[in-house]
Amino acid sequence: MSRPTALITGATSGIGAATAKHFAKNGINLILCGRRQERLDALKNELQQLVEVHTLTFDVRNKKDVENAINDLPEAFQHIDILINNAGNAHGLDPIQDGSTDDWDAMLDINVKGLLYVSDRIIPKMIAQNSGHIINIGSTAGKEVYPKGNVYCASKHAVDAINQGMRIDLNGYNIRVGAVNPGMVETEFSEVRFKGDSEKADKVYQGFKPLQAEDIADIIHFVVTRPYHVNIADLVVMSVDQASSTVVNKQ
Ligand code: NDP
Ligand code: 8X3
Repeated sequence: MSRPTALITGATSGIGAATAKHFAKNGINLILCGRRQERLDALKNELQQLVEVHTLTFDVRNKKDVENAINDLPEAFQHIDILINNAGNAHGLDPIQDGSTDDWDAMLDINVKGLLYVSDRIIPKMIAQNSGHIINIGSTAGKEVYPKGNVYCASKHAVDAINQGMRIDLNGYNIRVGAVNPGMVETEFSEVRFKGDSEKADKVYQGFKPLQAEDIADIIHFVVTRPYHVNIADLVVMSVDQASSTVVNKQ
């Protein structure tokens, strides 16, 4: 049987990169997406020892670039079995009255509209194939709202709604749709949120054992390897030390 192919957005770091590595070890061919070319190249060099790897460099905010990149995929990568809608970040952590409209644009354009632009290109392929699996990476921030989380939480609540909407509208097309919603995962997420302030970023994960990107990759692999009639619709995962967005057992 031929190997399945997964397209992963945000494959250059954190959850996306860990998922790419986990998939490669388990024989899933990869289309790796991100903006940082050198990271995509390094990952490709590493993983092409195991599986077929193609890279696509685009900003998910740019509708035309998303369209061109996916339309121009080589023949061997045209059939996409798995889409991991993972690219995204928080930008800033401010009360709404002090928030930056540029940060708001970034979060809504990347986390929500970018996810839609990529999905828009892949869904018709999956409908034509009469098969496929879409995993939307949401967050506990899509299930509750925490202080200063305002627009990031709104973007992840939108992902939650889009995940439900996709599942409803694609019912009958033999396409699985589900979300994986992690709590705090130690990645470059907080570096980005705090605009490179490593001290602030590191503090987020101090005093408790946060989830690691590999934990989420392992769960995503579990989700995609269930028997085909089993669709894990919505999964929330937190560290044992985290009970909600604001209740974290820090020493
Ligand atoms: P990272 O910052 O480590 O990774 C973010 C990824 O998104 C990078 O690969 C980055 O690639 C990509 N990305 C960001 N902006 C764009 C853009 N404009 N165009 C294309 N790609 C983009 O963070 P995580 O791995 O933690 O985040 C991955 C997902 O997980 C996000 O959706 C995040 O919201 C979600 N999440 C994270 C949690 C956490 O605590 N870490 C918890 C819950 C959910 P590049 O910069 O090369 O473009
Ligand atoms: C990332 C987790 O709690 O920082 O989505 O919003 S949190």
